Order: sequence, then C-alpha cells, then structure tokens
Amino acid sequence: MKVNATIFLLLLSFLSLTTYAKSNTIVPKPLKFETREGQFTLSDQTRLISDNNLSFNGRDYLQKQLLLNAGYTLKQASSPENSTICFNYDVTFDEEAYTLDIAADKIVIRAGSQSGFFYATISLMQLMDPSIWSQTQMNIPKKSWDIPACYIKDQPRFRWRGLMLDSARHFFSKAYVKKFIDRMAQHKLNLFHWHLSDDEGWRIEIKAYPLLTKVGAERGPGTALPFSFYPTMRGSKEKVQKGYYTQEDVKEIVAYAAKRSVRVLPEIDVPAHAKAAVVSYPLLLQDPHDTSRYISVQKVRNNTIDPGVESSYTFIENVIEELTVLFPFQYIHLGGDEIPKGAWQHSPSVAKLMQKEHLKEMYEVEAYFFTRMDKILAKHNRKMIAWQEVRKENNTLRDDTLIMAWRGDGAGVKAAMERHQVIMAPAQYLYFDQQYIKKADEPGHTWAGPTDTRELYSYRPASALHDPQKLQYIRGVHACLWSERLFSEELADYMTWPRALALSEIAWSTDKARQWSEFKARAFTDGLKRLEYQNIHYRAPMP
Ligand code: TNX
Repeated sequence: MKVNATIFLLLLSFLSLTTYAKSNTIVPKPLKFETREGQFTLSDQTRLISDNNLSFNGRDYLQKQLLLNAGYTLKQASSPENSTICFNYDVTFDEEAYTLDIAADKIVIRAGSQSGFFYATISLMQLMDPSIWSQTQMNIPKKSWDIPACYIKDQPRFRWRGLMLDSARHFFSKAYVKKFIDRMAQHKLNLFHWHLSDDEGWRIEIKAYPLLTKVGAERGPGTALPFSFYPTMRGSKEKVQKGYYTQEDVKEIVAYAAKRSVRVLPEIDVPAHAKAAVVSYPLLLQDPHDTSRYISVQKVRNNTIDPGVESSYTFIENVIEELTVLFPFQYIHLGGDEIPKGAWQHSPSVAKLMQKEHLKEMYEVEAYFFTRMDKILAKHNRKMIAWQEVRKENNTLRDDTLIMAWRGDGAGVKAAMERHQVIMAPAQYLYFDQQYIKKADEPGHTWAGPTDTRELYSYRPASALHDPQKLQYIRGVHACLWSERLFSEELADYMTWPRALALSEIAWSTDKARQWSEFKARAFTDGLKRLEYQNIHYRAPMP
C-alpha cells in the first residue's frame, strides 16, 4: 500500500514535471512564468472577446493560423461564455508588456499596446501544439488544442531587438523577405534592418534615379557590374544576379511588418560600399578628374561617393526624400563603414572642399560628410543611424544619433562610455554570416567566427560596461545576416536558425534569467518543431 502510494506520488510528480517542461517552451523566455493546474481546450466553440482595437493584429494572426490548421476561426462574443479568450485593455501596461492568464474555462490577456497584445498572442500560440505554425493548409485539421494553464507576466529587456538582412549582395524575393519578417515577429524581434544597397547591387526603386535599378541592380556577364568580387561571386560567376524591390513592394512589406509589430529600418550605404550607385550615376557621384586608386576590404575598386562633389549631396537628399515616404520609422541607416584607404586622395573636388572648410585630414572630410548627412536627415524629420566608423571626435551629429557597434563588444562599450546611444552588434557573436563551426565544408565566413548557437547565447550585451550610469546608452541588440555567400534562401535559413532563437532571448531576457540547458529544453524541442512546420531549413543543433 505504502509502496503503491510512493509510486503514485512519483508518477504524479513526473507527470507534473513533464507538463511543466511541455508547457513552457516559449522563446524568448518570459519574465515570469507560473504553471497552474489543468488546461484550456480551444475548439470551434471557443469565443473571442475584446474591449479594444489594439488587439486586432494579435487576434487576426491567431485566426489566420487557426483557419489553416484547425479549419475554423473563432466567433466573437459579447460576454464571457464557457470557453473564452479575452483581450482586455489596461492603460497601466508599458509598450510591449502583457500578461497572459490561462485557466480551464478562460484565457485573459491584458496589455496597453498593439505590440503587447501581439506578443501575448504569440506566447499563447507557442503554448499550443507546434503544428499551429504550419503555413500550409492541413489535410486533416486539428479540431481541438490543449493549452496548459499558467500565468505569464512579460516584458522585454531591450526595446530594440534587431535583425539585418543583406538584400544587396544577394537579392531575396519579396516572399522570402516577408517570411523572414514573420519569423522575427514570432520570436518577438521587432526591428528589421534592410540593407538595400552595396557594391554588388542597388535594390530599391528610386523614381528620381531610374538607372539605379536599371543599371545598378544586376551584375555578372554582360552587365555594368561584370566583375567578380572576391569572395562574393564564388560559386556563381557565370550567372547574372539581379533583382530589386519596387516602391509598391516596399509599401507592402512595411505594412506586413507593421501588422506584426516590426519596424523597418532601411539602409543606404554611403559613401563607401556604393559601387552599384557609382556605376549608375558616375557623373553625379564622382569627380571625373579623380585619379585616386584604391581598393576596398572586399576587393572592390573605386566604390565610394565623392564628398567634394556637390551633386552627391543632392542625390542622397533626393533618395532620402523618397525613403521617408516609404518608411515611417524615425531612423534611416546611412552606412558609413569601411571607407577604403586612399579614397579621394587625388580628387580635385575634395582638395577644394578641404581648403574651403579648413579640413586637414581625410577623417575630417568624412566627419564633414556625415555632419551634412545628419542635417539632411533633420530637414526630413529623420534621425541617423550608422556603423560605428562615423563616430569621430569632431563631427557634430545630433545626440540621438545611433551608433551600430560591430567591431567587437569593446567598441559598443566605448561608445556608451562617451555617451553615444549604441546598438550592440558585435561580429564575434552576432554575425549570422559566420560559420557555426570551423570546418572546411561548413558554409559561412570565417573572419569573426565560428559562432555556434551556444556561444551566441553566452553573449551578455552590457556586461563589459561597468558604469551603471551609462547603461541607458545601450539601446539594444542586433544581429546581421550579410549575404555575400548566401547563394540560396535555404542557406539564409540555415545561417539564421537556430541562432536567431538565441538572439531573441539575449535581446528579450536579462543575463541573469538565462541558462543554456534550460534554453535548450525549450528551443531545441518545440522551438525547432515550430520552424519545421514552416519548412525552415535550420541547422541541426550540435549534440
Ligand atoms: C563587414 S559589418 C561589413 C560587411 C560585410 C561583412 C561580412 C560592416 C559594417 N561591413 O560589408 O558584408 O563584414 O561579414
């Protein structure tokens, strides 16, 4: 009898343990998660109640997935019935914060913002069977969905949780860009950084400058960009690579992202990394008498816009003007990275500019250029974000300029110490174009890696900053998927997932709350199944 009771108790605790493990597979990890007894069963009898419009995007997202995978949507009710999901507005909640209270007969979501309601819905869906994420109509719809009872109180550590896609080195279809954004949203990443121009291509339609996409959006045999950058074209030398987004495409993508609480940050990389623009409009962007010879880190010659040529500024201003109509986000990224040594050395226009403005060194010319960029942005009601190289002693950028620190963690910490607002994107941890492991046949760059998911997860964004007063300057965390070597969308998936699961948690949860083995139990179980149901070609985690 006694033995039986012990076995029974053991069995019970085992059962509750498995429910616990099963119930909390949410990525990123919520701030507070309490298991409760029992479960809610969602069926076609379940009703929705909402006292506000802010919850629309969340409800709509759930309904679409239910229609695909359960074969029905939930009807609205005006008062609570047997099985109800309530979306209740609460003015006291911060942006992005929510609570999710799941009991046997009722689910109550509280939030004070669109993003809060959306994230509550995402968490709710992550508690359901992973097949809810399938993007194709189920042959046999799953009629009823058990959701473990629990209480969640959640809000993020950083308000800026970013991921960059480089559409310039390799073009990604509109459909892929949407999928990319959708997956970000599923993991509460909220900042899609879109690298739209580089040496290898100009990818966005600009009405004032049609040659940008007529000439600058294709490269390879028979085009104006017929060269093979090292190592960009490796493996695809014979093929013409092309593609760009029309303004209609961009509007569609920005609206798609907004429905998912994702803001879109466009990047036009100037003055370097601009070969595609320069071959499209050489007379506007360079001095024909410039005899400088230089080569970029990526082995591209003559790839910079000339800051001594006045039409360079008109050009950039006109581009920015069109961007502001397409992108409501308050920031525009203007690049500023890796200006090759020797650029403009023999440009008569730059020599003249230096004389006129009393500039002695080349870095002062760069600073002058970015000060003017900042003024143009201010005129168009936008703020500047740029790679860390733009941080120069003598430029007069506005205080709210954001610096994106990519050359190691130290660079970001230094910027914060000097009271610059900074986004942490250290290549050693957060460059998704780097190999996972060091191996000859493993895809990816090697210069900053390798970085497997576990190492990435160990990144503690502000840990090297010892002055608590300066913590406020670290605004967020950001990973970059550069695409020189991304020859297919499958490969882009592979490089991103599961690393982006770890990214989402670094950005959302505190350092203290994170523990690798516990993360694995959530991320490498249901976390991967959710990706599988969406046909994501993720890299299988290492044993
Ligand atoms: C450095 S990060 C770059 C990119 C490359 C990347 C490759 C930065 C601002 N510039 O142009 O694609 O390395 O890892």
